[in-house]
Amino acid sequence: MTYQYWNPKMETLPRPDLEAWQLRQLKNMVTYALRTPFYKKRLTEAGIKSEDAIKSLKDLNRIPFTTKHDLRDGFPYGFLSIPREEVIRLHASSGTTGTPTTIYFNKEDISRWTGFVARCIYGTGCDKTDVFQNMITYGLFTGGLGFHAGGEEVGMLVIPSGAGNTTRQFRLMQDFGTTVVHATPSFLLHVEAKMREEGVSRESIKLRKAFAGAEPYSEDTRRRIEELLHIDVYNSYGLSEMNGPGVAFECPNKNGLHIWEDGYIAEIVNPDTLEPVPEGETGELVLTILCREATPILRYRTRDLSAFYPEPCSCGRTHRRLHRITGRTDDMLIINGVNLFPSQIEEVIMSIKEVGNNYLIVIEKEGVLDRITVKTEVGPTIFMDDARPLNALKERIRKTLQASITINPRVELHESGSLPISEGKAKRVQDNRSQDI
Ligand code: DLL
Repeated sequence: MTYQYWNPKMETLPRPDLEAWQLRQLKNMVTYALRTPFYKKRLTEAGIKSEDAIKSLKDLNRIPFTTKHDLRDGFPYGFLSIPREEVIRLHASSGTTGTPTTIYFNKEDISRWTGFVARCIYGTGCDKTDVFQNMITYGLFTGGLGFHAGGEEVGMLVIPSGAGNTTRQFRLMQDFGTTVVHATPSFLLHVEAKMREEGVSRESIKLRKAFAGAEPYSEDTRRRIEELLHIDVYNSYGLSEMNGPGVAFECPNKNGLHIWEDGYIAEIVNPDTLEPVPEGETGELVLTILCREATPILRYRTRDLSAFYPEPCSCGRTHRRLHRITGRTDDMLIINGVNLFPSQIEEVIMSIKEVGNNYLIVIEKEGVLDRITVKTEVGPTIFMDDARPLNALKERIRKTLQASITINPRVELHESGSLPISEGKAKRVQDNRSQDI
C-alpha cells in the first residue's frame, strides 16, 4: 500500500506536538468565543474569563457543552465572533424543525477548511490527473462548495454537476472521463441501478473512486457500491457545525476515519452522564473546532455515535481513527419497547445479495402495538412476476431480520427503481405513529 500526504508535517505530527498545537489553538478559540454573546455569558458563568483559564488540554472539561438547541437560540448572529465586514461566507443547515443553524467564515477559515478537504482527497491517492465530478447538493449545504474547493486545491479538474439528474451525470462522466465522484451513498446506489436500467456500460466510463458520506451507511453498503461499480469507496464524515465535510476521512486502509486533530478536538462521551467512555467504547462524539475564527464552537454534542480505534494506523498518520458512525442518539427507534437503530436494519438487508439498492422503513400503530414494515427493492436477479422465489426471498429477509434485531417486521418487495429517492440525504424511516393517534 502506498500512502501520500497533502500536509506531511501536520498529518504525521508526533502526538505530544499535536497536543501542544491543540492547546494553543484551543486557547485561541476561547479568545474568539468570548467575543460572542453566547459564549461570553456561558464561559464567564463557568469561570472562564480569558484564555488564561485554559492551562492544559484537561481544562477542556471546564468548558460547558454546546447543543444544536443553543445554536438555534443564537440565530442569526449569536455565535459570530468577528466584525460582520470580515465575514466572506455563511452556510446553514437545513433545519427541518424550524430555525436553521448558521456558520460564518472569514477568508482564512475558508482556506483552512479547504486545506482539510484537500488533505482527505489527496490522501486517497487522487491528484491533478483526476477528473472529479461533485454529484452533491451545492448551496447552503456544505457538501457542494466544501468538496469543490478541496478538489480545486488538489488541482483536479472539478465538474460542479450537483446532485440529481442521473442521466446527465452519465453524460458528463462519459464526455469528460470522470475518474472520481462525490455523492451520498444512497445516490451512488441509485446511479448504479439507473446505469443498468439505461444500458450505460461500465466500459464507457473511467470511474475508479468515490467519496461517500453525509449520511450513515453500513460496511455492506460500501462493499455493494464497490462491487457493483468496480470502484474504491471512501467514507467521508463531517457536519455543518464543524465546517462541513473534511472532519474525518478514510485513508487507503479503509479501516476507520482519521479525525483531523489539528482542526478538531474529539471526545466520546456517554450521552446520559456526559462522562468520557473508556477508550474503544461507543458513545456520543463531541467536537471542538480549532480552525475557525468567525464562529468558534466548543464541545459540540454531535449526537453521532462512534468510538475511537485504540491502535495507531499503519498509514503513518498520527491522528486517531473513528469507527463508522452507527447512528445518532436521536435516530433511535423504539418499537414495542425494543430499541432499534435504522443502521441495524440496513446492515442485515444490504448483506443479502438479492436485495436491490434502495429501502424504506415504515412504522405504524396497529391497535396498541407498533408495526414495522421493511420495504426493499429487489436486485436484477429477481423477477417480480415469479412468485415463488419472491416469497422465498421475502421470508429469508424477515427471518434474518428477526434473528438479528429480535423484532418481527413485515417485509415488502418492490421493483428496482420504484421506492422514492431524495436528492439530498436519504430518508430511510417513515414513522407514521404520531399521525395515527
Ligand atoms: O452532511 C456535511 C458533509 C457533506 C459530510 C458531505 C460529508 C460529505 P450536515 O448536513 O450538517 O453536514 O449533516 C451532518 O450527517 O452529524 C451525521 O449525523 C451525518 N453524517 C455526515 N457524514 C456521515 C457519515 C454534512 N460519513 C450529519 N456517516 C452528521 C454517517 C454521517 N453519518
